[in-house]
Amino acid sequence: SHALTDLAISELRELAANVLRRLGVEPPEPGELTARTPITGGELLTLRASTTAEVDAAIARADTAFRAWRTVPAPQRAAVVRRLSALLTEHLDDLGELVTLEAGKIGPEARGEVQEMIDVCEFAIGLSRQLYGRTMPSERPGHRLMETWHPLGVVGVISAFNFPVAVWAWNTAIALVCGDTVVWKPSETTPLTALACHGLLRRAARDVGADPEVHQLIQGAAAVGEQLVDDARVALVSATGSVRMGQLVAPRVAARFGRCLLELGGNNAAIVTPSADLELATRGIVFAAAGTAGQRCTTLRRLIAHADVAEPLLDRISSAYRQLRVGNPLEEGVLVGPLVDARAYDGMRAALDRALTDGGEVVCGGERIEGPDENAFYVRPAVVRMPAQTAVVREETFAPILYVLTYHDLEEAIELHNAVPQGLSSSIFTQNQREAERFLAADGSDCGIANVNIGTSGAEIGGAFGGEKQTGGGRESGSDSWKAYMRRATNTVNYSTELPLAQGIRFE
Ligand code: UN1
Repeated sequence: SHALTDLAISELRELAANVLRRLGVEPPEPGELTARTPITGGELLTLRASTTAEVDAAIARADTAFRAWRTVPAPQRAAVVRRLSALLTEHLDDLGELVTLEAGKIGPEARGEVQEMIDVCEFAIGLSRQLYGRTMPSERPGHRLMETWHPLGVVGVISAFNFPVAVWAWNTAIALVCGDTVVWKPSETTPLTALACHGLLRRAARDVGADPEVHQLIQGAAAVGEQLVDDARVALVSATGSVRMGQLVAPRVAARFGRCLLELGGNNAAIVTPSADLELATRGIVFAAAGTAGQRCTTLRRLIAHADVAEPLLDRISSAYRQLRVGNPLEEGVLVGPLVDARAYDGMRAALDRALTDGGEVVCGGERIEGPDENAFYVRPAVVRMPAQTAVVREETFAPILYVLTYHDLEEAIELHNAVPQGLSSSIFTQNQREAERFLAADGSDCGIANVNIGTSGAEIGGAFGGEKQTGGGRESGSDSWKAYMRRATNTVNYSTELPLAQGIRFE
């Protein structure tokens, strides 16, 4: 392990080349796309972006593969996912290292992301025998009323840099057991992890005698994603990214009556009440706010603390923040890696400036730390006390800034909590059952995820993941999220010799 400033891009290039070799990824043909590492900001290698014709051909192959895949029994389809899960287990460290190199996540979080992939694979394998429809009592004698869930078609997956592998797996493992095929457009920031996942999945398919064409990878900038979004052969577009991206995607998919599953921005808050266990709350808050350098969609961005506990809570949080090691994410013991790029850093600076103009006071952090290169952006996570929930606080800045607001009664806290356009994740720290239940009630948190005594990030795959309002309304991963990946047929079967009409209609 080296000092941050001694890190050389040549070493990281070698590391990337070795890990790609271990993952069985052929060196890609050089091209106009650049794979960088935020660790130094330097270039790892270049690769070609998909052309319009290649995107078209990939969708066509996925569409053709779907015609056959939809007739393979779901438990058999699960064999691909089972094999993928085994390959991911075998290559957990390799893929984790690639995530660290390309997204800048610390090792434990990068490996955690791969674990999340394995978890969702296991979920999907079990699900393959539980794609249940309902049977309802028919109002007519001699009739059966039921529903059947059928494969939907080609699923276009658009994913973001910050969870370059787990979000792909949530979508792909579920889509495949549901009988869909996948065309994946990863973030152009993380093309290598995409090559690795694509390679592992195609290998899994071949290993179990399934058609590897069930998965297609297209790479490139926004135009590549737009082509996917506009193609009528793509039945579902599952897109993770910014609200702005969702605002572009949703109307275009709607215009062709395609389906959308959107996972957009969050502006997640935690309420800390006077009865909270402050030690536990501090640990939950610090992981959620500073973890992944504030670059999770579930990152804690707003702390709404009761006036009576704000001071002792902030003391604990700032002393924990001072101990956070910021640095090379490959190094053990480092807890905060780099921001992904210059734009992320500029966004953080601009937000901090606006917060100060609004009367905010920096409690701790916010400074840039010298890295190995001027293109590497390491910052100390910031805590900023705000006099009010001003415009900058209501926006999602994808960087480690925790805004702190205080409240006097819980109704006021819940109102502040919900007064942002986003609705992904939320939590309350309290030992008072009334307060906890009030937060979880219909007129409590308006988010898709509402937690008690844990932070806003780090959801398990077993639940449905997603949020309301500008977060986009989509649900992925566990529970019955699979329904978004299938089409429902309602079946009425008449096994009598009569033809009674519904609603008692007589037509004779
Ligand atoms: C994301 O940031 O896009 O709940 C997904 C979490 C992770 C997933 C985050 N399981 O923080």
